[in-house]
Amino acid sequence: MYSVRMRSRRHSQHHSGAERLVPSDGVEQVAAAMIRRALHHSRGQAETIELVIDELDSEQIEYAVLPDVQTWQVSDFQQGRRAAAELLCSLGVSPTAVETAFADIIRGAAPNGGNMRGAMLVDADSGGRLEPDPARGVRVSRMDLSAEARRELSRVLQQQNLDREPVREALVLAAKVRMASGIVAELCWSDDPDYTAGYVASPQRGYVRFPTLKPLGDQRGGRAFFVRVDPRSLSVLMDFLQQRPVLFDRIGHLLPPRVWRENSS
Ligand code: PML
Ligand code: MG
Repeated sequence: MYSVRMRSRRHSQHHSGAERLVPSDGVEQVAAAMIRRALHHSRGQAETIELVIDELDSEQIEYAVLPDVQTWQVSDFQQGRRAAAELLCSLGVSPTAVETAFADIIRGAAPNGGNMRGAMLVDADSGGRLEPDPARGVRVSRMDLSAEARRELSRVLQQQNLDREPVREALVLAAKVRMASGIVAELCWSDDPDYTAGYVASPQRGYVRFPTLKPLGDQRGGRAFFVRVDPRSLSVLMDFLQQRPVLFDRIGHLLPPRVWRENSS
């Protein structure tokens, strides 16, 4: 197995990225598809593309199951944000931490006001930012679906018209994040101007998606990982997210969508 990773930049800012784990005979095709993505992106054409290909020790690979998926329907992005905030609080994230994370993603969480390349780490109680490099954040790496799980996931997501790359990719990333010890929940919405969806993922409630968490055309987006860890264990958490290869070979359930109502969850 090889880990194939791409990240691209445009105007000195993060532009796009992708992560796959593939057998050696799939490396060329996957690498070409990543380059194509960076050159034909809704954020414009990449100026710099970095591709890193590493052989993995197959004994290091952990096999795991994807979370359940449910869409909570909301009427607009403001209601989506209220629903996501309420869910995060019910998962044990403090209101202060929720507010900080929303404000940071809305404003552009990197110090220059741009999007971060990776995720911010937010203390689930104090709301303090914990990632060592606030421009880079934590880039979750080395995770993918097995070929069979990929086919099965596509078949199941089709039932709700969700079999799209952003959904599959975000689900795989969130699935790895929730496995890390110390993670309470994750909040994400897309940085693609034409993709407004986002989600809250957690060990307890799986992957809850909201069709809209931002206005159409907005370039801002990103991820916050809410954590509750001993500061000395932070490097273990980051090491797992960035280094440990995880292959999802089983999928979870696709639950029927629910309509979210104010003060109902
Ligand atoms: C992204 O594309 O950057 C993240 C997408 C998050 C939402 C995916 C979904 O529709 O479930
Ligand atoms: Mg994106």
